[in-house]
Amino acid sequence: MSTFTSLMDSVDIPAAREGLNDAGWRIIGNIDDVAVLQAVKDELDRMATSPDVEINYGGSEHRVWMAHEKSDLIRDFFEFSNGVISRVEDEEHVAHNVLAIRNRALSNMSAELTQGRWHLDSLRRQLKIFVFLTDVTPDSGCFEMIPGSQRMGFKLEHALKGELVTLQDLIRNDGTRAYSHLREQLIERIVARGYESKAFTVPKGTIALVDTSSVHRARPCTSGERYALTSYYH
Ligand SMILES: O=C(O)CCC(=O)C(=O)O
Ligand SMILES: [Fe+2]
Repeated sequence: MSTFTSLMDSVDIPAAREGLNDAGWRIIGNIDDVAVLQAVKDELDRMATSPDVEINYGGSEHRVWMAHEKSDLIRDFFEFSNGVISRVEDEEHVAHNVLAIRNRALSNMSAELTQGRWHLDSLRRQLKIFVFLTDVTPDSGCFEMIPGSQRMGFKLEHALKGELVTLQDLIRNDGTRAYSHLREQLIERIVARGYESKAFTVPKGTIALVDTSSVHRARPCTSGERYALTSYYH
């Protein structure tokens, strides 16, 4: 079970660092073994029936946390991911969580299910590695982000305008952060200023390294399904 870890040496670390700094993301590799992708997907389906699964968006999204402790294949992804992040950061890092996530089509397109999805995970650099287990289409709930929005210059500019973050956000720590639900109009204004959103409509097996302190969301899934693993770092 070393499908992921055997890819470690092929990851271009300087390019990964550059991608993070410039755009906030980089594709760092690809799993070609479709049987392994299918096996992880099957494990996710199995784990999604467990009572401790988190279910969101009207039953369309299933989240299995600490998935690396529940599957050997996912543990291999965890180890690969730790190796990559430790090299990129030039310091030992261990993921504090691995999420196995399954998105299926929403039952309706109500605002509750489709809006309020754009957010920042943090104001400071925060890295995640995603591996997509199924082909991701524009409609199957793709990960989407605004390249460049991870930069402190971007955040300060918008913070000072009181749009992205209020001064209160910078000092309070009560879990009510405004940047956890950005208004759709703000995203429209950011795009109108010349930022383009990047949708990760990628073939199955694609591995992406992302700074999720950028403006991002999972686009509402309107048809098909999306399966992914995500490793979390502080
Ligand atoms: O599932 C996704 O595509 C993104 C979810 C998200 O916001 C995150 O992983 O930080
Ligand atoms: Fe996020």
